[in-house]
Amino acid sequence: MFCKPILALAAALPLVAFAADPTYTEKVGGYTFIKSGPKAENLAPKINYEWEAAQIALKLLKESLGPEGLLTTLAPAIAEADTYWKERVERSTGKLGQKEGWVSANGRAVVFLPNVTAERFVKWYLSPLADAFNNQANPEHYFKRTVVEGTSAVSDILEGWGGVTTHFGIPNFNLGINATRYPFIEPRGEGWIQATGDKALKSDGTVFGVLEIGVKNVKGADYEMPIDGVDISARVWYGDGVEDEHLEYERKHITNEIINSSLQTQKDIENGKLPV
Ligand SMILES: *[C@@H]1O[C@H](CO)[C@@H](O)[C@H](O)[C@H]1NC(C)=O
Ligand SMILES: *[C@@H]1O[C@H](CO)[C@@H](O)[C@H](O)[C@H]1NC(C)=O
Ligand SMILES: CC(=O)N[C@H]1CO[C@H](CO)[C@@H](O)[C@@H]1O
Repeated sequence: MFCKPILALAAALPLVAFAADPTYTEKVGGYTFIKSGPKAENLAPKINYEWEAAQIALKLLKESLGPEGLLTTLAPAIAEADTYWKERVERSTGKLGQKEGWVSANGRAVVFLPNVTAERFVKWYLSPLADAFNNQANPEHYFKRTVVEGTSAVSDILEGWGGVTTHFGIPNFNLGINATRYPFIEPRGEGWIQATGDKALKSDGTVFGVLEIGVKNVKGADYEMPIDGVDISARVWYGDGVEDEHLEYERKHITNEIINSSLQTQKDIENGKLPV
């Protein structure tokens, strides 16, 4: 019903009216597109518009379903991930308490934020602010609920990496490295704050990975930066039955998460939510 008048109008407009609109040229799928429409200050790569729309859709879905709704809706995917991990644990030579047979997905970013230090980032990461932000830290984050039990942070998490959507817990996230349990994790050395914990399937407690996070203050001068920074690095350890293709999804995921989480730490210091 709308099509005909619009087409007629378009046909009647001189071509130059289109040419005068601010345009944005980009290659998509190897081909060139000259696009216009959005205001000049909003012209941006296609991926930016898609990302904005995807964020709106994801937020709406995650918030409407909530943790329990997500667990029900994604139950088939979670069962698939359980099988995926059990198969990999089964065929791996690396076992807890043993030095050999482990591989890791490593992701790291050195971040330069005026108010974030290694100590402050750790404080934020272990605070309820991190749970509140979790869903925005990465699109494949569905929920994270953490309670403190003794000296450990105990988390219940639904998260995916390349579509392996895993319901797991970190029952024992602690500062330091338990060398008896994790002999494959080397201390990183002076200045590093390290924390480690098991990643265990919620369904039956299978430990399928080990999370290790390391943070350290760095001098801006070492990176030709005007302010000091923080080196934030995460390694997720798995038995050697896990394919490198999977580790690559996690590497990408981790770098995203480090950037978003440290950005949010800066915001939560600025807005006074994180007392420093
Ligand atoms: C945050 O950084 C700014 C800029 O360096 C500084 O003026 C401010 O005092 C800092 N605030 C906190 C809470 O560290
Ligand atoms: C360290 O790991 C060993 C072996 O898994 C375990 O028995 C012990 O309770 C752990 N120690 C701490 C402090 O968690
Ligand atoms: C996935 C996602 O929502 N990413 C967030 C990363 O952090 C920036 C800054 O806080 C947010 O704007 C993004 O939404």
